[in-house]
Amino acid sequence: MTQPNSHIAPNETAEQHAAFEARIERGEKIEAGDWMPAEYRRQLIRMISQHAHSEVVGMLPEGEWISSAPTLKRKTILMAKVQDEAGHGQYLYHAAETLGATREGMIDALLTRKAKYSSIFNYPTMSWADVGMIGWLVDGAAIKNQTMLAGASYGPYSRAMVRICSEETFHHKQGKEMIVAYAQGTPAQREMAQDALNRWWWPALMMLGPHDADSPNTGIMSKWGVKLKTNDEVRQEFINEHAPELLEAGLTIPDPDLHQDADGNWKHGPINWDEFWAVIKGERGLGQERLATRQAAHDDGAWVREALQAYTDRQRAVAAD
Ligand code: BYC
Repeated sequence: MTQPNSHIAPNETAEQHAAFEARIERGEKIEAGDWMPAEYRRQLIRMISQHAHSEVVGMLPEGEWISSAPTLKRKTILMAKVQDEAGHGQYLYHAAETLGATREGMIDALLTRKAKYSSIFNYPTMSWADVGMIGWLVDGAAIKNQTMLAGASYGPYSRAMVRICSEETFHHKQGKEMIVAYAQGTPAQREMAQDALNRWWWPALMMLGPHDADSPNTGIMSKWGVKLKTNDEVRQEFINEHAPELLEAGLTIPDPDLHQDADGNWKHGPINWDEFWAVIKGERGLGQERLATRQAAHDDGAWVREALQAYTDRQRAVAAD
C-alpha cells in the first residue's frame, strides 16, 4: 500500500490512521491504551514533558522571593502558588507516563538539554513587582494556551489542563491585583511596576511560541486535535485581553508600534526572535543557572529515591512470602 502521509510509520496503515482521525473528528478523547500513531505519541511526550519541565523550572524565579515577600499575606499567596506549580509538574509528568515515557528519562532529557522548557523562566526576577507581573502576564499567557489545550484530543492531557487552568486563574488574579495596586500606589511602587512590565512584556509574547510560519509542530498537532489554535491566534487573544487592562492600570506598554486595528485586534510591533532562540539555547539569560539548580535538586533527592525503592522492594518481598 502507498503511504502518502509522512506521519504513517512503516508498521502502521493508512486505514489505522483514517480510523484514528475519524475518532478525533467525532470529538472522542484518545485514551492511554487506545491505538495511536507513533508520531502522535512522540509529539505528545515532547510537548507534555516540556510543559511539565516548565512548571518545575517555573518555580525558581518566583520561589526566590518567598523569603523577601513584603507582607505575610503576600508570602502565603506566593508559597501556595509555587506549591501549585510543583503539583502541575506532577500531573503533567504522570500524563506523559501514560504514553510510556519514564520519569527518569524525562528528567534526564531536561538535565541534558534534550528537552526544552519555557523560555520565560530563563529571565531573572529583579524586583518584588516581577512576582506580580509573572502572575498577571505569564500565568495570563499560560491560561490562554492551556484553556485551548483543555480541549486537546488526548484525554489525560486535556483533563490535567482543566484542573491546572482553575488553579492558574487564581495565580493570574493575584498577580493582576498586586500590579494594579502598585500602579496606583506610591511613585516608587509605580516605577517598580512599570519597570517589571518593561522587562516582562516581550518575553510573555514570545512564550507563546514562534510565529505560525516558523512553527514546525503546529500543522500535525492541529490536524490531530492537540492544538486547537495556532501560536499567533493564542498570542492575539492574550494581547487583546491584557493590553487594554495594562493601559487602564496606568502603565505604558513598551512597544511603540502597539495599536488597535479597526477590527478590534491589538497589533504588536516586531518580536526579537533572535533573543527568543538564544534564551532557549541557554546562550542568553539564566539557562545555565536554572539547569544547575535543577541538577543540584535532583542530586540532593537521590536518597529519597533510594529509600522509596528500598521500601518498595521490601513490600514486594513481604508480599511474595
Ligand atoms: N520556550 O513548533 P512550535 C506556567 C519550541 S508554565 C521554549 O511552535 P509547539 C507557569 C518548541 O518546543 C506553562 N521552547 O512548538 C509555571 C519547538 O521545539 P521542539 C508553560 C519553545 O510545541 C510556573 C520549537 O520551539 N506552558 O504556566 O507546537 C510559574 C518550535 O515551536 C517555546 C506550556 O508548556 C518557548 N516559549 O508549540 C508561572 C504549554 N515555544 O520541541 C507559570 C504547552 C516554542 O520541536 N506547550 N518552543 O524541539 C505548548 O502549548 C506548545 O509547546 C507551545 C509551542 C505553544 C509552547
